[in-house]
Amino acid sequence: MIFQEKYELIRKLAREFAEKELTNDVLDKVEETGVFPQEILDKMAKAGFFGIKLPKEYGGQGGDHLAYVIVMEEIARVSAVASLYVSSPNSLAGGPLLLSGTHEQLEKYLRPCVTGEKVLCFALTEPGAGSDAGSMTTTAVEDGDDYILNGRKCFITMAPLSDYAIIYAKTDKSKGSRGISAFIVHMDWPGVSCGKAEDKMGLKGCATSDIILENVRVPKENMLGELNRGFSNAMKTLDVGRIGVAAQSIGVAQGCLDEAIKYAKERKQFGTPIAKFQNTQFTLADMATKLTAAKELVYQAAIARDMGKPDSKVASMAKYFASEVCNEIAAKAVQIHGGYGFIKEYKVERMYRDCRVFTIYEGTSQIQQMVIANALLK
Ligand code: COS
Repeated sequence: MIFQEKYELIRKLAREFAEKELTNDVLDKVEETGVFPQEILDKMAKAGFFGIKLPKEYGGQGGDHLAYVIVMEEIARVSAVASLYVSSPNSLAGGPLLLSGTHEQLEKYLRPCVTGEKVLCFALTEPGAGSDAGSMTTTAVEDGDDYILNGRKCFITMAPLSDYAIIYAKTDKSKGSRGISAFIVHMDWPGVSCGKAEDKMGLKGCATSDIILENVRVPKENMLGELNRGFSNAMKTLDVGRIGVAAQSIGVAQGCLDEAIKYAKERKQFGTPIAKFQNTQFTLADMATKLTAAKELVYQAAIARDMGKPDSKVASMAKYFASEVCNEIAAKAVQIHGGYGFIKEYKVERMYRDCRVFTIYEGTSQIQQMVIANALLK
């Protein structure tokens, strides 16, 4: 795709930031410690990355979805975990607020996440309710001016790092997904705790855990949006979130392709760089072609939203195709590296692990296929 100059500038800014700040030394330390450096998060906030597509009124940059995708892509090209910190306020955590929050709620909860002072997480999934999100069992029972929340959320990205969480809970158990409401919960309120941080395959440096809710008293003013309309809020949030995962996917895939090309030119076997072998050339050609196709789909999904025509089907297609292609490209990049691809000294080892979750989180590939097929057959 040919971009207008303003998008090329955004890409340049994000790429320069990623290459300057997310050095091998920094990323190796993140892998080792599981902690992402606060000073880089501060710089990301200062660069405006946490509010790329959020309204200026709440401290954001007022950019569009295409600008957001480009920033995500460039950051993920160097570090997938760094891109998670960009997506959270812009999309999965900030999204529910932006969709349904009152002006007061946006001021109080969204603005500090855009500036990087506070962290918010999105808590939908439960141990027994993953793909079937509507079958959640967390409850919110009215009690005077409050709701009392009980239940357990799991696999919540950034939960241990968060100040607030958007919690989805059943306010009417008889209505299935039509009886779910959303609440803004402070993580330091009595009855809220986190499980142990999960020891994940990849995306080290961004803690994920359960959130346990035991008789948590939440003031009614902290309900987000209308009573029993929480599921729709979550689904609409995921429509945007899936474009973000698709952007991460094309970013990581580009990073893998870049590394594979570099290595193929350097590595000599049988007296010649392996890039001279037709087998390597065909593999690289296949990777680049599929990546270009994935990019077009991801940009199309973003542009559809920017043109006021949000399309769940296209968002799911972008997420499905880009995340599957990314996994294929990462596997091929490791293969081109041979034994070196299997050791941590080479970037593709981390990228291969990091992208494995892209076909899983924010809806598995199979859920994306369901959304696409439902749209085709309705
Ligand atoms: N936008 C707005 N509303 C939506 C929507 C969307 N994309 N998708 C569904 N809804 C609404 C429906 O319109 C319906 O609303 P009404 O009550 O007004 O009719 C309601 O939500 C229920 O829809 P549906 O019956 O299709 O829901 P299902 O329980 O069958 O679930 C899937 C649909 C499977 C698509 C959904 O559960 C899903 O996306 N699951 C995956 C969850 C996920 O991605 N988890 C990852 C968590 S973040 S890491």
